[in-house]
Amino acid sequence: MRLFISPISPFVRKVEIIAHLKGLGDRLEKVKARDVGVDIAALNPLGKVPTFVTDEGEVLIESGLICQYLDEIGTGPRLYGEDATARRHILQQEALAQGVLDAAVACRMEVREHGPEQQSAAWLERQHQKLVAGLREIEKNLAHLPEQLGLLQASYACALFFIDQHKVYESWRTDYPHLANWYANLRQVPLIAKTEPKL
Ligand SMILES: N[C@@H](CCC(=O)N[C@@H](CS)C(=O)NCC(=O)O)C(=O)O
Repeated sequence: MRLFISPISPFVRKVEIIAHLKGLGDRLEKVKARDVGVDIAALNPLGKVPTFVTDEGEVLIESGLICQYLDEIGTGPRLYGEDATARRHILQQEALAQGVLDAAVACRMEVREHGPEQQSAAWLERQHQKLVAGLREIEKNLAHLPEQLGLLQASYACALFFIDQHKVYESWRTDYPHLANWYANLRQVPLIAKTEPKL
């Protein structure tokens, strides 16, 4: 199994966490997408990481889809639920975390790609509102999370690390102290700590 990566991508990190949780961490051959001779666009027309190639040569794009595949072939409890209702609930929560991360990435790109005069304050505010509302919902849902590290904890950890890394919502800990406390504990879990990108 080959995983095309960028070492700092939050989407790649999520896939790596899930691969380890499913007992597949050692089977992943990681290839840096930016390495000389690597043509990721030949595999994935979107040219994005993570891009994944199964042992049978099937190409999978999109972090959530790759995680679902790893969940199917790996060992241990099913991360996407045992029945259709549980699965739908987890997919919905995963979509929420993905939406938060997408908004954080959008803020980051707006600031990185445009000088202060070119930045759209309205666009940034719109993304910020998604962060505010998304984290509020995630905090509300914490009570329903299982104890054991799973897909949603991994998704939240990757989003929150990115938010901190790029300072896209600096007051989130003040706004959501319960989430902040929960995340501080999650960061102590060895797999979460080990996969944090080195800044
Ligand atoms: N929705 C995708 C997002 C992947 C994504 O945006 N990856 C970024 C790196 S963090 C990327 O490859 N960007 C390069 C580009 O857009 O050309 C997923 O969840 O896998």
